Amino acid sequence: MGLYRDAQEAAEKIKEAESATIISHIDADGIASEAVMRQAISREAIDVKSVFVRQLEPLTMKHVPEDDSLKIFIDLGAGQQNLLEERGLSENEVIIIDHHISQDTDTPYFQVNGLNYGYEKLSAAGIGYFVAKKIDDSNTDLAKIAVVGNVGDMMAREHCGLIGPAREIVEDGVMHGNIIVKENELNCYGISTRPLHFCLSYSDDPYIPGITNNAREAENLLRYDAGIDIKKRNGKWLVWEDLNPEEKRSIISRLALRLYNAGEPTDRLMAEHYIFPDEFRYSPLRNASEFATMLNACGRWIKPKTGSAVCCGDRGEAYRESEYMLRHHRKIIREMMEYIIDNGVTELSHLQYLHVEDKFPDTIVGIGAGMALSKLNWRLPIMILCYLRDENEEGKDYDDVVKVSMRTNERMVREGVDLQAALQIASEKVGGGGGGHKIAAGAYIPRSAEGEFAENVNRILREQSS
Ligand SMILES: [Mn+2]
Repeated sequence: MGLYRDAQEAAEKIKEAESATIISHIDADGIASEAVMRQAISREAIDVKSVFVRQLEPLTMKHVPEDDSLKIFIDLGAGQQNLLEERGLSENEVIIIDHHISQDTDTPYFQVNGLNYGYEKLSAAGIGYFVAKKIDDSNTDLAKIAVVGNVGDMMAREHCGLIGPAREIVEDGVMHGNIIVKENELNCYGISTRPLHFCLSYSDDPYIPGITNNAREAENLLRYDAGIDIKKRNGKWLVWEDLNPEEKRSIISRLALRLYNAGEPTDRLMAEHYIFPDEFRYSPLRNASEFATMLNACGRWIKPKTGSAVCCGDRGEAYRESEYMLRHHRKIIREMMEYIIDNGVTELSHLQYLHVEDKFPDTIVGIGAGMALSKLNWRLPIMILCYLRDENEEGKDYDDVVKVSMRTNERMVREGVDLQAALQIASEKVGGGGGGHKIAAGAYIPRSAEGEFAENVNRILREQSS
């Protein structure tokens, strides 16, 4: 089969290399990808270094070392092959492991890309895992981190669980013993660490009338309808993982009833969760989606190597630092959300927007936008514009660039909203670039274009909904 054959070929090329450089992206999937590849390669006693970039573009290409190591581009590269060519990288010194749309260039760089075989729900960490497994059969312990990457890249969202090759990786982890699959669990985030009433009220897929964005109602449902005390005997908040099967069923059936009574479908109420039994209970690493948040926190605060060390098993200094990053991450996002609510957004017919200038780092505005949307008019996708701060650990890279982040929700996606398409079209028109998903997307545009940008995107969104 094509993908596995390509993975085999990549594995052979890697094993022949004397040294390798991994170039990866700073999000959860990028960090997980790097951790999978770095471990697989160093186990072969091949010298390996890593470089993280927030995007592969002309300005960040300088971080790719000019040496004779094999350059492994992962979670990026497919769409930037022209940059590799401009750098003068030859066909035999590059491997691309990616799940983004590929660009045609004269140099036929070798690529392992799930999209070439129609796998849309397989992230770079997943593809990297197949390469790692071809490097050595015994690398199945890395399945756990590959699952974190897949979940972090929202590969489980649409189908309420991983499917296809990504699901095969889950099975490898189950066989290895570091993944437990929980089928038919509630489709919500934070089952291992988040107080249950917040877990329910923060969850908006599906949007549960009366409960979503309403922690007090969620508390009432638990306490009075289901008869479940939200505090434990030790004074700590109850989390979903604390519940017994009967309590879970009781809550799920009450939520289902609310959806049913509102005439909403119940098909997204349940999802598959991936639990890591080798991590402590109540640890933010205990399940795939919370682990991914930890990695995102590290990446967004320019500490991807800390996240990577945690992926590779560091539960000492790197773990403590990543816990700090996570707390800091949540605090700043909360502050940003409050800033958006306090300052108010400008409403157009099909979107609402706010420019936060340089008050918040560009790496978190998307998340803050998503959280703020839960407190605003959910029918209008939210757009946040901001300036880039020069906080890259590799040095100053950006000037005169505006980062645009947009978020909407499942309901609006079902009604035809596609933020990825909207931002891509609007940003390319002004000489920028953008991409992402229907529900969440981002773009970079020149400062000179920021004036009319919201209006242009609004026009595209209006066309989508007509
Ligand atoms: Mn990715």
